[in-house]
Formats: sequence, structure tokens, C-alpha cells
Amino acid sequence: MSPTITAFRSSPDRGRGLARDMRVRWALEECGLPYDVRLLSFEEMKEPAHLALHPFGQIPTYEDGDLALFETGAIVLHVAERYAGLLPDDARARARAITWMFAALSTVEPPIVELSMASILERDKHWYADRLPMLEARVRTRLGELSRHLGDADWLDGGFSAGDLMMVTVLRRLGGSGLLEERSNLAAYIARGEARPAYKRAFADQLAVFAAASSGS
Ligand code: GTB
Repeated sequence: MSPTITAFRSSPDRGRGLARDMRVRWALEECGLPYDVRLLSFEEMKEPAHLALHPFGQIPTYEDGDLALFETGAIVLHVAERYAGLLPDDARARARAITWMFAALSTVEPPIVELSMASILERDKHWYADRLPMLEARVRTRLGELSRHLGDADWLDGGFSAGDLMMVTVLRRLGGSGLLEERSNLAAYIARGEARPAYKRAFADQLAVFAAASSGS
């Protein structure tokens, strides 16, 4: 039986593929695994049936038989370890690819989410104009470091891996901020990720959900 993931019935990102089900969809597509999607409203995400799967009442979750997982890092790692396509066979290269997954989630994503949340929730607050330069500076620091590491390579460590998948999805949240345009190798890196056929399939599928919700079907 195919695994089932959960996603927003009506995503606040308006189909831009910024909600975190996108990285799970992409991982499953890279491994060629068919999957089902259970769509949830915000209310349903906080009901007991979903809280039994996800203690924080969020999406995405992943169910495969009697296994239920939450947290995209854990889900993508689980998929990557079981199916070919996202981790190298060599044990040391594999460990480095997993390191990049953690780097994306623990070191690069937090300042990006903080900036993004401030721009959504604090834009009308009197402190926003003072706080924004500090939030942007923190993101710029990480982008500079990442850009220096990437240099003119295609991917973070050899071939494309789950580390790149995670990093590209994390960086995409900066779209529209103008910060990615300051680092042309990172902009090209994201474009390389988005050009992958598996990414395109995942993006089209989540966009179809948003389109259906918008049309009321
Ligand atoms: N650490 C968890 C993981 O990686 O799985 C984080 C999961 C998470 O934040 N899920 C969000 C959620 O369920 C959806 S993706 N939020 C509802 C809640 O917490 O009650 C976050 C997201 C939402 C919207 C946009 N957007 O509009 O651009 C981008 C990202």
C-alpha cells in the first residue's frame, strides 16, 4: 500500500509550494514512490484524530502501514534511507548528506522562518522597521556562508542528495525578499533543484490542490 501524507486543504502560500508537505512530496517523487494525500482544514489539524498522528497539530504527517511519522526531517530521512535516489551508497558520503539535511533545518531555516514570520505577523507593529535589518542581517550571514561553501558546484556535496532537497526547500521561502538575488550561485542552485522532474511533479500536485480549493471543488 502507498504511504499517505497530510497537507493543507487550502494552503496559505497560495500554491507557491512553500508549505512543508512540498519537501515530502518531492522526496517521494525522487524515489519514484506513489503516495496518497489526505487534505486537512486548520480545524481538522487540531482535532484528536490528527493530534494522534502529530502532537503539535501540524502538517505534514506520513503514514505507512502502522508507522506514523511527523517532522519533515524525520520523514525525508526515513524515505531516503529506505529507497534509492536521495542518499549516496558510500557510508561517509551518506553521513555528509545527512549532515546537510540537519544544517538546512537547524542552521539555515530558523533565521529564514523568523524573517518570514515577522514580515507576516509584525509588519504593522511599531518595532518592525527597527527589527527588520537585524533579521535580514542574520539571513544574509547564513546565505553568505552557504554561498561560499557551494562556490561553483552544482550541489552541496557531490551529487544531488536529500541534503540539497532540504536546503532548496528552505531557501525557497526567501523568494520575493530580494535576498537570494544577492547570491547568484544560490539563486542558480535553487533553479537547478526546481528544474528536476521530481520537483516539477511535486510542485504541480500541490498547485492542483490549491487550484481545486480556490475553485471550490
Ligand atoms: N518542524 C515541522 C516540520 O518540519 O515538519 C514544521 C511543520 C510546520 O510548520 N507545519 C506548518 C503547519 O502545520 C505548515 S508548513 N502550521 C499550522 C500550525 O502550526 O498550526 C509552514 C508554512 C505555512 C505557510 C507558508 N506560507 O504561507 O508561505 C509557508 C510555510
